[in-house]
Amino acid sequence: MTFSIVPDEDILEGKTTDIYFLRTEEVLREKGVNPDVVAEVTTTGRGWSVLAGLEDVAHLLEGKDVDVYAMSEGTIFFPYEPVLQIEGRYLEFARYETPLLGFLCHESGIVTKAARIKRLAGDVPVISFGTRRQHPALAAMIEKCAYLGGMNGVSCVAGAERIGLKPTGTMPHSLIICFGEGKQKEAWKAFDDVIAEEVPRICLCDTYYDEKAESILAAEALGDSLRAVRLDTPTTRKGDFKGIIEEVRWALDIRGYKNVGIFVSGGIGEAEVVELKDIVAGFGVGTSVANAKCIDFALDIIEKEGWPCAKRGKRGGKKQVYRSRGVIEEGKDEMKLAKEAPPEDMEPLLKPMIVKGKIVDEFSFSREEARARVQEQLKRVKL
Ligand code: PCP
Repeated sequence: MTFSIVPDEDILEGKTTDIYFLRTEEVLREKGVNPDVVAEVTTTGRGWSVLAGLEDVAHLLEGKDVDVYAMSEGTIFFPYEPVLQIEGRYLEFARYETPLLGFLCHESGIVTKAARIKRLAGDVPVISFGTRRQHPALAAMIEKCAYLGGMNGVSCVAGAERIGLKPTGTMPHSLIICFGEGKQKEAWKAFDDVIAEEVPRICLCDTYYDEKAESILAAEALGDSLRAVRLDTPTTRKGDFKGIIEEVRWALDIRGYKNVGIFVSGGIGEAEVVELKDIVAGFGVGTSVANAKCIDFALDIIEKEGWPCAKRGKRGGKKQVYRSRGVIEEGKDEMKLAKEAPPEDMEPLLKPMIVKGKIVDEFSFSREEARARVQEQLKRVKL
């Protein structure tokens, strides 16, 4: 294996499972036990999250003799609401619990964090800078999820390609350092001279001198072609980052550079977005999204041979979740047994994704649709 990753075929074979599932298969097979079950994926905790990873789950289970119902990619959901249901003989999917949860936990975690940050940023652009914080084999997944959550661009070339975007970026400290201290203007001019003109001129202004001094130098060096300065102030120097940004803004404005934006990166999370969104032109966000806490989904059998069952802490019976068209709020959705009559004027969220092992044509994995779904729901969710 190159780069210590697992090839697709091992995932599809169920080799990335936990050993106790293979042992369970051995015991159930030996004893002739293989009940017809319904299993549901839910999470506990509080507050809203965004569902993602369904396309990978669909390809994992495609061809198995199961039916799968799921909420659409990009749906906001709440604790205890089933986001996915699998129906079939337990041995048909037992070993796939581990990879299935892996896809949903990891991808939903990144999309949820990206959505939280983008909602706070409002119209201020947020660019995903975080693939450097994770194993490179995950780059495309990370950037897909960051974009799905509403981020406006991604810096990773392979990730952008997979999404069908042009990658977005500025310049690293290494470019400035290669020209050397005192040669920052030469480095910025070289960038302006060499790089295709459609690439925005955003100069990194914190390598050797303080942010204000370098921002003034960059504006003098590039003049009207300068779109923005990037401040990536290291934590050892950050102090009052908002104060530094306001000082740079003042210094640029009084010199006639009111059109030069201030783009910030380095340790940007929800709190920094709230504090800085009114005075910056954009954010580069890495760790807080790429390394987002996963959503702790669990898969539980909740029906066996048509009868409700559940372990302690879980709710038995195959369910449906209904949502009204208005405000999305925890406790407002209606969760009922799937066999009960649906409530009036509410939409069922769980829809067929796989029928007898075949992915349902109507089930859409369109990234743009899912991204639009996230943004539409964020306007309705009561926080
Ligand atoms: C980092 C680089 C990343 C930013 C910060 C993400 O700065 O610019 O894109 O930071 P975060 O993960 O804390 O959100 P450096 O490490 O100084 O890298 P470079 O010189 O390449 O900008």
